[in-house]
Amino acid sequence: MHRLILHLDMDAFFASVEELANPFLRGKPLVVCGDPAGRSVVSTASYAARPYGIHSGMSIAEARRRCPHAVFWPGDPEKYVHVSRRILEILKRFTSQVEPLSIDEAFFELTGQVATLEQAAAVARNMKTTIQREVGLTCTIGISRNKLLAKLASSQAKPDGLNVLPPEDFPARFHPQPVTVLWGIGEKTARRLETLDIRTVGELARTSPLRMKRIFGVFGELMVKMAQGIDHTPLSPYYDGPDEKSMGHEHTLRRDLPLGPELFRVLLRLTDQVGRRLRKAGRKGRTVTVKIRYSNMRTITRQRTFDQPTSDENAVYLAARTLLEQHGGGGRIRLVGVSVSLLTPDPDPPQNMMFRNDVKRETAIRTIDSVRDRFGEDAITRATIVRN
Ligand code: TTP
Ligand code: MG
Repeated sequence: MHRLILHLDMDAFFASVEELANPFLRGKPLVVCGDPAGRSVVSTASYAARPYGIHSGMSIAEARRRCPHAVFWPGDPEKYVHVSRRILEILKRFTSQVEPLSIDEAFFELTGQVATLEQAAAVARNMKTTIQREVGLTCTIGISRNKLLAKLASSQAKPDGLNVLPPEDFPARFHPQPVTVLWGIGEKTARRLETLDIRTVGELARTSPLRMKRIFGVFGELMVKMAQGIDHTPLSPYYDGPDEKSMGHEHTLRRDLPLGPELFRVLLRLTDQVGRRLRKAGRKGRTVTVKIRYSNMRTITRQRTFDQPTSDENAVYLAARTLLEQHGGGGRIRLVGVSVSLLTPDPDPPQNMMFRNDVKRETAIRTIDSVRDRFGEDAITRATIVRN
């Protein structure tokens, strides 16, 4: 399989946007945070501030200790969302196969559009110059044959980089590195791996997946696969606006709820309704979209696309719940919605045994997928891109 995947990540995003809006900040050690006088944490630090060891998530007090002369600047989320949208609009000119991952990050699939890594690199260069010219910001792009490798490639070329990683170069370039370079392996997992004498990516790649599965569950197996550079996760492209060819339900809650069992029960009811509607209409769908509106009216949608269309509410619920768990942690929620799109006629009656077994199997596969996604998400707690 010769896919072509790009991963783009804006450089010191919030800080760069502030430097653009306030030129006197340029080149200074800049720390963007919530309330500089309060107890908030660092959102991001400019590259001039990073040599002092300041990073996202650090307390402001600690950042001040490390660099007293840094400029501490209150963040302006609206502005970043606006810039993020502009960038996304630019990127969509290059391919419709865009999967935004966070406010400043996206995957692209160029499979079928160009043939070689070099050609993909040319597209990436063009993206970089266009963003620079039209928005005035730099980014870093990694190019490879799957999402995992593309993301690894970009992470090692920051800032303002362009990094092509042919899969055959992965062992030489990554096996000597510590396991923490891998997507989702944080300090805690690294410490556990160390007790098993596994410190480098290469050591992890040579470990028996079964042994790791016994110790870490599905995570264990996934970690070994990652260390071997293997990843088959498909792109989940984003689609624009309301889709007439979708079936969905949404519900405004009587009172705003945090992420938790009560909200999941509402979700279950909504997915039941969607499933019933699909079956009644004799249709199946491939994409499940979850809509979340927070108390402050901030609204996001998140979606996941199955390999095969389904009309089974269990599968829809599972996907919707995973999306909600991954992306619904931004505050109390006032509205939740679920829809299924990319609809096709259902060729076989839904109630036969074969179908149920298929769903079971598909569900199992997707659980692994969603675990992988969550595994990655855990390591990167970040703002999410806002789409209404
Ligand atoms: P990142 O892409 O992780 O960081 P960055 O763009 O600032 O720097 P880099 O060049 O290393 O990519 O996150 C994007 C933005 O998301 C970041 O500018 C601020 C915000 N953010 C937070 O608010 N909190 C966090 O913990 C992280 C990681 C990011
Ligand atoms: Mg970034």
